[in-house]
Amino acid sequence: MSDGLLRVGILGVGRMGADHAERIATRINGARLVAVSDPATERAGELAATFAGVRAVDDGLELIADDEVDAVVVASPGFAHEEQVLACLEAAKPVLCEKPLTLDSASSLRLVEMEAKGARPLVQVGFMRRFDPEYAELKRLLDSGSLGRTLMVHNTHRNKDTLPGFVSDMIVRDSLVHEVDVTRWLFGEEIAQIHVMAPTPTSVADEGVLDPQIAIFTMAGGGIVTNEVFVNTGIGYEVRCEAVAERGNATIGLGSGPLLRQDNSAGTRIPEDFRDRFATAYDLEIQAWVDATRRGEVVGPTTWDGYAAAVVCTAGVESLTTGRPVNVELAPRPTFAV
Ligand code: ISE
Repeated sequence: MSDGLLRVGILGVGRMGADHAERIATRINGARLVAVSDPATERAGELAATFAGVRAVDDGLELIADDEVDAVVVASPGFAHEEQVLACLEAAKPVLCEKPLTLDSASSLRLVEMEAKGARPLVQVGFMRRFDPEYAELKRLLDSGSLGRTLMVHNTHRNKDTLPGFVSDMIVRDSLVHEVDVTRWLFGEEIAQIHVMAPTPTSVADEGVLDPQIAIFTMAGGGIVTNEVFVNTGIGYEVRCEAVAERGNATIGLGSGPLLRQDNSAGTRIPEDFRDRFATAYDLEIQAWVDATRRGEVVGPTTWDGYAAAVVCTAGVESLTTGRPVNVELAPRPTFAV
């Protein structure tokens, strides 16, 4: 760290990478954006040029090795995560890896095992919902015990639309993965079984894409979680969560902007997408990462959480394909060598 600020490099300048670049360059305390990299080198160059003192580096692995980069945000597509996170671990550089950690359980486990060979944890996984003030409040409420034991959770996750090529299993691995993580976190226990079903798809989805989907999780402690994921609603970004406990229930994500009455109707604004709905969560997540990294620590979701989510999603894709519920089995959790 030169001037005491954490010098951050970002891999991937798509929607999320560009959003994080702007966040780190303009709003996050204690950090300085110094470099960005993307196989789309022109795009990386253009993004770098919008901020003072930010370089575009053509090769992502070069960015990781760069002496002027203290810590890395991996915001590239999921298929690139394993190699990039591995390179960060080998260079002993702290990394915030966007979700999903990787696209399948075997590669996620390799990262868990590799990290555990080091002196200390280095990876935070970007499950940003844990930093959302509403989710955090719900977690506090359930943990307080005032509602008794949590019996069921009902999740709704809707996107206005998707990028081209967002096929059926991406709805599990890239979208439902948020519900997988948040459910494990809210219950404080693992998902034991997953069953994913799909009604006749919306005609708005691309040919062959099973959208929407319904996933049912059975928790290790016997709780049941229902999830609707619908990624081509054409409406906006809607994420709701209702936890039903023995002595009450609590719902978040109802939207709380001004109630606008105009032209014979009344309503509130629906966010456009996740960057809009979870802007505060992303700010808090990146600030927590920067603060922890400067202290030499890691907070928030771990590689183990990323691995557990990948196992559930791999089982979810199997369930979607076979039509049957699939049991979830995790490998033994490695402990740090030193
Ligand atoms: C996207 O990658 C996200 O992480 C969003 O939160 C989710 O709603 C969307 O479906 C994903 O594609």
